[in-house]
Amino acid sequence: MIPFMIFLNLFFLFFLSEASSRDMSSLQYERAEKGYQQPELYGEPSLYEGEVFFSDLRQLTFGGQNAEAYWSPDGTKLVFQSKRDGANVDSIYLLNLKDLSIERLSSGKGVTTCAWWLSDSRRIVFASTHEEMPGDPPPPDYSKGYVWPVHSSYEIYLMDTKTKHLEKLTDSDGYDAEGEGIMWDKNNTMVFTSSRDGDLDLYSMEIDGDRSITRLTYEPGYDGGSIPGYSGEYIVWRRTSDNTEEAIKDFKELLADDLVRPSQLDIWMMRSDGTHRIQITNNGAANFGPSIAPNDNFIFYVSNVNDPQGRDFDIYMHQLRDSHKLEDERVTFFKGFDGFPIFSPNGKWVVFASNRNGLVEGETNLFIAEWVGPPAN
Ligand SMILES: [Ca+2]
Ligand SMILES: [Ca+2]
Ligand SMILES: [Ca+2]
Repeated sequence: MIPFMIFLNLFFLFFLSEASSRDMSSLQYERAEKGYQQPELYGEPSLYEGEVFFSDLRQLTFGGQNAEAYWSPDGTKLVFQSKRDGANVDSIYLLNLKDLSIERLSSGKGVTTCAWWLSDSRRIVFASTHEEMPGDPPPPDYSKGYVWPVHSSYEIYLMDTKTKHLEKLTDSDGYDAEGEGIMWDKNNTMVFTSSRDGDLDLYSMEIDGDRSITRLTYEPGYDGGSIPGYSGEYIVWRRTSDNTEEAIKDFKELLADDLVRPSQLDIWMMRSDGTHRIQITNNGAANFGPSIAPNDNFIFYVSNVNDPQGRDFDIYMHQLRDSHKLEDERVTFFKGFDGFPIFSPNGKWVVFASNRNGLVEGETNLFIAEWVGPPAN
């Protein structure tokens, strides 16, 4: 989901970014609890008034910029992106929930983003610029206004986390990234974002199939940051809200230079074959980071709707089944960034990123909480 941290630092993000009865995550996390020790320096993390759907909050990282943590299907580990230890760019890391140990997986060369596990809980995908742009990226050209880079040098790679063997999955002249979200029961079908056809759109690829590529969206303007639900039935993503001719022209001109301009984004949902699309948010705010509860009953998304000029992003819940619930419910209430919520495959735990309990301004850490809201599995 693109250098998420840039977003936080500069405040207006844009880029962001199985039918599973695999039921190990709570067990594994309980084991992790035995070895759990909050560093004294940090103190215990807090839940804030109103955060009634979370219980037993625990902090998983301590320092740097950590985000986009996603579960292995067996619930034993997370893969996430982090800028830490003095690095200027994000690398991909593995966090083992048995002992909370952390290991860097990517080489440290180039920019990386958006990792996700395959069904074997051993292989991952992530996007990296290391082949064409092994150094740090140049800063965006702000003479064009407030813009963000979408490096064409991004390609998506498949990694065996045991051997570190890398295999290139995409090879286009355009931007290829945001492969978070893989349909495990469909031969590991990945949904990703690409500018290969001159727009930004969603595409899918059966990684354990013939790896041919299917285009899922066609509307002009930014479509990206997609995540299929664990059931593989639905995909949620974000798309640009300003579809005027003028806005699309501006979008195309910037994209030709590997840039995008932050603008209002809304959350959309469709069937995993690209049909039956519906708009979920229409609130005039920046919305991103959607994910679907394991039982497909509701959606999480992240929005600054309660602080439109600021960086107080929060997690919201949108019901898909309870039609009497007209209002989306706010899940987090910390005054600062909260985002990237993702359920464990068994629906018992939620991992998210937050500025809360940071030692220094802007520090973003990963947290895990027990979900005590509406049933998610
Ligand atoms: Ca590319
Ligand atoms: Ca598009
Ligand atoms: Ca917040």
